[in-house]
Amino acid sequence: PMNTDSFNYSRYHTLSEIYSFQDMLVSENPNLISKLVIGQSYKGRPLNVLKFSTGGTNRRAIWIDTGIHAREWITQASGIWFAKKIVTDYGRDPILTDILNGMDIFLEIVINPDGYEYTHSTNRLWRKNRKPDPTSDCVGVDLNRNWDAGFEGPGASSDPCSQTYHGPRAHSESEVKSIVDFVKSHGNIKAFISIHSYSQLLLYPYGYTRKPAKDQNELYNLAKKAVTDLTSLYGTYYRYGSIINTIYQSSGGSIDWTYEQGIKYSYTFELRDSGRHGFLLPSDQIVPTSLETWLALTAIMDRTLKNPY
Ligand code: PAY
Ligand code: ZN
Repeated sequence: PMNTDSFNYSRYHTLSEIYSFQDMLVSENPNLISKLVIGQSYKGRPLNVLKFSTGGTNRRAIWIDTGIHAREWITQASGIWFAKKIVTDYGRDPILTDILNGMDIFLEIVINPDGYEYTHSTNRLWRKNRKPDPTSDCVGVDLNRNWDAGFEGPGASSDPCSQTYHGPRAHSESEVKSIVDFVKSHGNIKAFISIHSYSQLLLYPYGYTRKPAKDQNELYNLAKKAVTDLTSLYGTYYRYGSIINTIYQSSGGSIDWTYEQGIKYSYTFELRDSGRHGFLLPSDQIVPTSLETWLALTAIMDRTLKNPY
């Protein structure tokens, strides 16, 4: 396609198709979007972040990422749809218009480009990045175990061959370190939403410890509101709660780190489905999944706008 109107939102796309989608969307909407390159993957691919902004300097901001785990294809596909949705709704939908008149949105659609490419070329179910381990024949660090929050604790593996290998040290992976540096230097990110699949869950900190988050009541109530909105569209059933109580203990995860940096509205989604297709979600579910998820994202963004802290 030569423009983002003729792009097929009901199909899964390769990395190069996603890169060209991003460039088309930016060139079609130069007053609303810019592309930031926050770093490079292990193999040297750009780590692109779309910045949606209507002005101001260093406004309060929402961060959304998809694709930290390569095989979770519904997430990158939804990220593409969210990007198009934002430009379509700005100036038309009053809630999104208010959100973007007060805050910026940063969207990183492919956190893990090397892994994503590998799921197309070689192994559809690859999860980690593609950095070789010097001490073994194994490849890849789990980018959702590499953050400096309970790093190396229970719920991550020190075995480089494991699917949940945490890496040699916290923030050792450039795909993680690039976001860490961005979040710290920005300094005004107020919501951080990291999107995975599958299991149909909306999760908040903590994953590495049973200690309740100090904002647990508010995080719970907002999750309940967001899930109610999501479910209202097609009846998709979601559970919600802290990571450790709802799915399992996991250490070194992104939203535990962002929460400890003071980003109160730190959430992880696990999108469709609940296991029938798992990571191999049929592509005719991309648009319905994106639509329902957007309702929950809107609830979180709207609360972030209206409850400044
Ligand atoms: O932060 O969401 C979190 C922690 C839990 C996820 C993780 O292990 O990183 C849950 C899994 C994921 O999305 O990566 C769930 C999926 C189904 C899996 O691979 O087990
Ligand atoms: Zn995941």
